[in-house]
Amino acid sequence: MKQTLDTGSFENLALEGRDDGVWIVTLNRPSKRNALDIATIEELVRFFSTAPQAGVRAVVLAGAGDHFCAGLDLVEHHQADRSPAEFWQVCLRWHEAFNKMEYGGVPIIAALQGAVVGGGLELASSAHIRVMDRTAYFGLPEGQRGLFTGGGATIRVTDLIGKARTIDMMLTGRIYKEQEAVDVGLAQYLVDGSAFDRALALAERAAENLPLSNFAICSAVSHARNMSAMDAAYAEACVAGVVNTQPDARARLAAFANKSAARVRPD
Ligand code: 1HE
Repeated sequence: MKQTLDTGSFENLALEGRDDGVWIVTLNRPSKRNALDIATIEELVRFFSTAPQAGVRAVVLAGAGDHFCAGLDLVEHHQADRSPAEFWQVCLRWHEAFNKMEYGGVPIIAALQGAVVGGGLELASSAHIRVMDRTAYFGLPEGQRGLFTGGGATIRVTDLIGKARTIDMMLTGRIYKEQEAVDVGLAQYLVDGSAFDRALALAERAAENLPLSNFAICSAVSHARNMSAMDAAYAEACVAGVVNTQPDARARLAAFANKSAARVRPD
């Protein structure tokens, strides 16, 4: 069942796996502002389909250069002159990639700088934590381009910031940046220095958790959102039944019981 990641077979993503199980996944087309062409989407599908069974304990998702991601590759889209059915299929591949991220059970921390726009925001919204630096800004410019979001913004951006703000961004091209972006929920951390450094520190911290706990956190919360409250409560109890009785947790519980484990205190 164990799978391996052949890092050499990826071209649009730069991959670095570390000994602690933290992987750094970098969109690596900075000359195109990391626009998402179909090849990049396929590499995201491949990486995030394999990661849960390849010992990946946490991911930092980054973009090379000054911008995280400029969204759909508009030039490829223009040149391909796609039919409605063809673009429908393109969107399904985007959803495949982003669902693998959100529901795959591996914590993903996005490190954001510069443009996080259109499909770039849809990609970032599929991560579990977003860290932005002072240059990062968020937008949904599809409306101005004669397009519509196709990579899950109607679901995930709405989840983050609500319906009214999402529609405002779509209709008017409103940009969020700095503290306001955190206040509305687009990012959880705003840092003065490097978003990457903070994202890496968060990933290292998450990677210390037991993988089964992280699997539950990074899949069950999202699945619960798709259920009725009654079903979500039932599913939560079921997941907790599995996670909270895992043999690997016994040492951690023993450490609490014998007072050698850290206490939960603010500082
Ligand atoms: C691109 C793309 C792209 C840059 N597709 N090639 N997304 C947008 O509407 C954002 C479009 N991009 C921009 O507004 C700007 O490029 C940025 C603000 C992100 C960066 O500006 P700047 O001045 O640093 O770069 P640039 O000069 O605009 O672009 C540099 C190169 O990147 C240039 O290529 P070159 O070969 O002429 O050098 C650009 O063509 C290329 N580039 N952005 C293709 N997006 C599933 S539906 C999702 C719907 C959407 O995501 S709509 C897309 C919204």
